[in-house]
Amino acid sequence: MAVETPLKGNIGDSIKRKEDDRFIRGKGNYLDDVNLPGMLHMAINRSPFAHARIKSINTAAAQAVPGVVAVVTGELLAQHKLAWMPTLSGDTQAVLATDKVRFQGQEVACVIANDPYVARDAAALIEVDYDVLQAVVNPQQALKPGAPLIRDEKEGQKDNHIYHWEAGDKAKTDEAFSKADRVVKLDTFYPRCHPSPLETCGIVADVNPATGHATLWMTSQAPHAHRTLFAIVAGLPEQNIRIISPDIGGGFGNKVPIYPGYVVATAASLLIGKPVKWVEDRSENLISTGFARDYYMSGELALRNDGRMLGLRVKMLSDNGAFYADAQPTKFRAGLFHIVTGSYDLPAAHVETDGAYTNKAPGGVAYRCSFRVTEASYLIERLVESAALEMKMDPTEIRLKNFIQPEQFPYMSATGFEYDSGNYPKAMQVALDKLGYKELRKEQAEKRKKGELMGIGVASFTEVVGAGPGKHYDIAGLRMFDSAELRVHPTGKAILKLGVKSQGQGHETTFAQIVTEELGIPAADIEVQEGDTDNTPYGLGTYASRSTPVGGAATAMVSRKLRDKAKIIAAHLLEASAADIEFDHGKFFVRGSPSKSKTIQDVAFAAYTNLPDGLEAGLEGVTYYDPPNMTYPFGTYLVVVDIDRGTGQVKVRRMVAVDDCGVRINPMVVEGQIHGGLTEGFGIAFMELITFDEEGNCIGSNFTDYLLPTSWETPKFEMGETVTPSPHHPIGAKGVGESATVGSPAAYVNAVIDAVGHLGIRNIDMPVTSDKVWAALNEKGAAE
Ligand code: MCN
Ligand code: CUN
Repeated sequence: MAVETPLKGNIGDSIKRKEDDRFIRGKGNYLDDVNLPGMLHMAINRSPFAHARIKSINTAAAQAVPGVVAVVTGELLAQHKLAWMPTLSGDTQAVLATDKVRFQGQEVACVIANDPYVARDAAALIEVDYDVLQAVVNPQQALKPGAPLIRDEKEGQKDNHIYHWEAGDKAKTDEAFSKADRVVKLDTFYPRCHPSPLETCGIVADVNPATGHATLWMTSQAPHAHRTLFAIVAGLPEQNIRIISPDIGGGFGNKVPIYPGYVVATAASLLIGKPVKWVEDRSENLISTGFARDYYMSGELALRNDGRMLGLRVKMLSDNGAFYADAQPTKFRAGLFHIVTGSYDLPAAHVETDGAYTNKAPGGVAYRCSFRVTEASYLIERLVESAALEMKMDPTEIRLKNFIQPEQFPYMSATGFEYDSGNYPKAMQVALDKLGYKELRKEQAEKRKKGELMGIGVASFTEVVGAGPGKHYDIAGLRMFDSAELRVHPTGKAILKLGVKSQGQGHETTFAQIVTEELGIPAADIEVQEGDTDNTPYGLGTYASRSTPVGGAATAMVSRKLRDKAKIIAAHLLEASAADIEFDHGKFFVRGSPSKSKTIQDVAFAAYTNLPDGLEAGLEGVTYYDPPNMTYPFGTYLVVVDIDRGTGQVKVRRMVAVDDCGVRINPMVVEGQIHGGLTEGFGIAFMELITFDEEGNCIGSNFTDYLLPTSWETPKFEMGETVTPSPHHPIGAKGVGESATVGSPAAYVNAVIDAVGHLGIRNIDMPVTSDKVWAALNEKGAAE
């Protein structure tokens, strides 16, 4: 019987995820698992109104509850200059409301007690006298003259407008439109949805009154950046702050912002001198933490009669809620919305974006999206679908006709982004073959004759992930590089420390694999550590699928640094010159004689025991990597749906997803990322919605109103791949963590429109629920 040799964990090996061992045994260490002696608990009193002036706050009843240690109000924080805090996009946000409440669920006061349930009960006893004001619940309403001013506390703020941003060339675009045979237009809305990680947000703040050291266990996707902001906001010396991000039960962007609860718990621990824990419940997470999208988009495509695209015009309006709190590079106020030209060789484009304040929770960019790429990708893919429909072209044909061609890379887009690499026709072909596209089109034609509704949706998305370079991208001024520190111990085992922070993406496995590939140490012998600011090098954290493009590149580079030193030691051991030493998968040998070799383990031992004269001991190093560009993963997604004319129910019959994220480090992990993203895209397309009534009451504040897909609803996915390496990444990898959430919603919706387009239905906004589909059919006299 053949004995299987276990995989060493090189790049391309689908080794099992190391971290899952502790997760599936229930031995993870999540925020709520952190319990300290003498720890107190915090609960938040939140506003029931979307917009109201606070007349008075009476805390007496809460204070009188046995077990209550303190009640914190905005007034108390104001005495310490902590009632307001800066947001990641340079705005300010109330920590606890002092003047007005500006969204339902806003933080008003906090109770600190010796028991979490006592804290909750007491928080409910805080009496707040409100003067209710008119609420503004959408950005169109917010920008009307005479609309109630939401941010009246901001000096110089006379209306609810936040920013206007343009990209591309207006004159050139206008010219392209004037020459076009036809213009196709689409107005669409990408509704507010929520990342909804399984674990909600929380903190255990422990400020030692004797030393002034603050240890903060926090659900943070970016612990280093958060520490710097804490130091600046609270005026604490940065070396006295240690942020530890323990195991995280999903982030999806929701754990990028700094929330008021973190700040109050830290302030309370500082004032009381005891550790304070705060953990949100599900509704608190849904109503008050970083949401996603809420974007109104209007796109126009100028075309020639043969289907060639000449220009793109986009206007969009973003609902940012009461505080502008997107994590946003300062140079791109509307995020990377201007990647909106997608996979197409568009000679001209002009994009205009505006943002408005409303009486809704702040947030706006989180949820598997590199700063608005999701909305951009959705718009262009829906717009191309509309064009195909109006011009009676096959949706694959119009795409093939306009794709940026493989030989055009590196490609400069009309809005100024340099795409690193791609082969769009190939990814599409692999997807079409896998699906059996032609046969299905025939089936569709047959069905249509019988009055049955079947649709095939196409989306050929390109996205952009991996921020920096630091000269173009920053968060709150902090340049977007990232880091890796590698220590190889005498026995040849290693510890890799990173500036990024996994929330479930499998970093402990995949980053070890990069070291395995570069140095030959088996992945099982490499411990990956993240998320502790005292013990990992500075980095900007994990979002925008930047860990592999930036942190992964840093890992490869630090490994190579160590390899260079290892060659000098190997030369010493082999009594040769370092220039003659070759390295192959963990073995060092003199060029031409591979039989006499030293392993990386031999070299590691010698690094501490037997060094050439003059060489420093040890085998360790650190690299801070500032990428020359972002990476541009892409793919083609195909969806087949059947629609019931009696109920409007949409059934996803098949979903084929072909992704290209360059070189795959661990194909199994990559597939897991894509599965998750396709599921989220399905939820966004068909189920998830957070909406608000006229008074600003949030509808969608729990999982019976806000519908996440379970295994019952989720379709089966058929996956394929192409590999187009990133030319500037040391191992050719691009990020993949967001691709499927970015690319799939348009494929699902396009499938629905493909099924009903012949009836004259051009658009149904997400979530495409059966009642909306039925109503659209009914309007055209096609419902049963
Ligand atoms: N990977 C790989 N080969 C590649 C690219 C990636 O093997 N060519 C692996 C990576 O090494 C890593 C995983 O795939 O283990 C995702 O890598 P990457 O694309 O670099 O993304 P990040 O690690 O930076 O994760 C961020 C991304 C984002 S922005 C969101 S939002 C999101 C996502 O990842 N949140 C997630 N996926 C998630 N998955 C889980 N389980 N939980 C979340 O909160
Ligand atoms: Cu925009 S969600 Mo992910 O980039 O953390």
